[in-house]
Amino acid sequence: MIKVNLCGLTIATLLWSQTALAAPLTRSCQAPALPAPTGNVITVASEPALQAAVAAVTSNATIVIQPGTYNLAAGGGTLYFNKSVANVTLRGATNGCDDVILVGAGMTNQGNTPYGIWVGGPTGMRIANLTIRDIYFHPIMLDPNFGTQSPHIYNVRLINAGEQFVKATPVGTSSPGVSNGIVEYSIMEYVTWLDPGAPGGATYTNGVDVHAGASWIIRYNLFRNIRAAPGQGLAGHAILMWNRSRDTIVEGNLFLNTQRGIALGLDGTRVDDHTGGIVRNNIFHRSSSQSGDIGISINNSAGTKVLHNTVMLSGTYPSAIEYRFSGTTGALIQYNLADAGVQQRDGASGTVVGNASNAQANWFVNALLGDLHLAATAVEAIDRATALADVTQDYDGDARPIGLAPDIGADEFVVSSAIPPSVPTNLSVQ
Ligand SMILES: [Ca+2]
Ligand SMILES: [Ca+2]
Repeated sequence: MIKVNLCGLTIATLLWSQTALAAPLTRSCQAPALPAPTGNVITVASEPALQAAVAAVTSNATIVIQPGTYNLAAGGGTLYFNKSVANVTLRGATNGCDDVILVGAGMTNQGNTPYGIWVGGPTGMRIANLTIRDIYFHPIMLDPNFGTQSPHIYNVRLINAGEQFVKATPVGTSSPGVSNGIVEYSIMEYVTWLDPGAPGGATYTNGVDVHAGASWIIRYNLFRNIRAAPGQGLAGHAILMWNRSRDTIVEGNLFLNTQRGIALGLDGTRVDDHTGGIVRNNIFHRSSSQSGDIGISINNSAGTKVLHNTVMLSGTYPSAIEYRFSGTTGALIQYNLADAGVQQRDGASGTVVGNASNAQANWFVNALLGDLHLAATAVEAIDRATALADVTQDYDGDARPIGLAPDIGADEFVVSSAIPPSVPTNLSVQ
């Protein structure tokens, strides 16, 4: 509460909203609304109607699911999109991700829901505005063997996957796989952790796992609790792009208490396990009580850039970022902010410059909650970078720089005192 004197009257103003200055923790499940569907729109409000719409789908159709819980396991099971159709959309009727919920039989019970949605045939398929939970293998399975390319996953929440949450398999054992995928504004999470009785064992999971895929964009998502049960080892990376994938963009994602973060490339025996790509403006936070491994790793990936990420491991692993194996050449690792260092391993080469590895929890708005937006105390990060052509925005989508120069790490600090408060509109006369 403050008081101002205006026009000779003593006026008490209600607080103007300070929260208007605070950036949201994440943009996941807060996606901009999609345009209203046009053309061939099929609206369904029951599980049998949903199954029938999927089975009869044609190109350019939009299946709109009315709010509600759809128990696939008690009905027709996995939604199989297995026709060679183009530009199909499956979406919830609202702009939220929690109003339409598709439910499987659980992480340890296959039943008739080995997958939530199986996409093997469609190109340009969009899945939006819904939740899929409790699935034995993959909530979303993308299979290029039947022609699928260019999937778009938008504003969805995936909960409790027995293996990878979003899986794009290769064609046979070689390239190419599914390319030009976009995964954005979505959440992938375990309520607690991967069930040790899951089909692939106690650690076999990832958030997004793409084999042999080119030009994927993975942005503005939240990966939470991607982890094995205590004492069961370590879960896989929340984002894993490998098996000759290339040119992946990973940006603006939030990782909370995942055991591994991002891997571009993985296989130490395949020198071109990944190529190119940029990892920028991501925020990774793991609490001291959560076991885990690396935040960001580049493995046998040539010409890959890791720029302006914030990684806080709270003492759980000695390195925040690693670049590894002889196929990793020309790496550029610049302006990352972390509480641990950058580690070269196994013959990798590249340029490491301008990173800060001494970040303290009190440099951030609320590190305990994983809010790693910069606080005014982050004087060793604020305005300490120079402009990079590859990084024109920050984690929140704000244009860089704010202030004198770009800040090290994912967030660009806003000097709130420099923003004059707007004239209060909710005045009351005392
Ligand atoms: Ca700045
Ligand atoms: Ca910001």
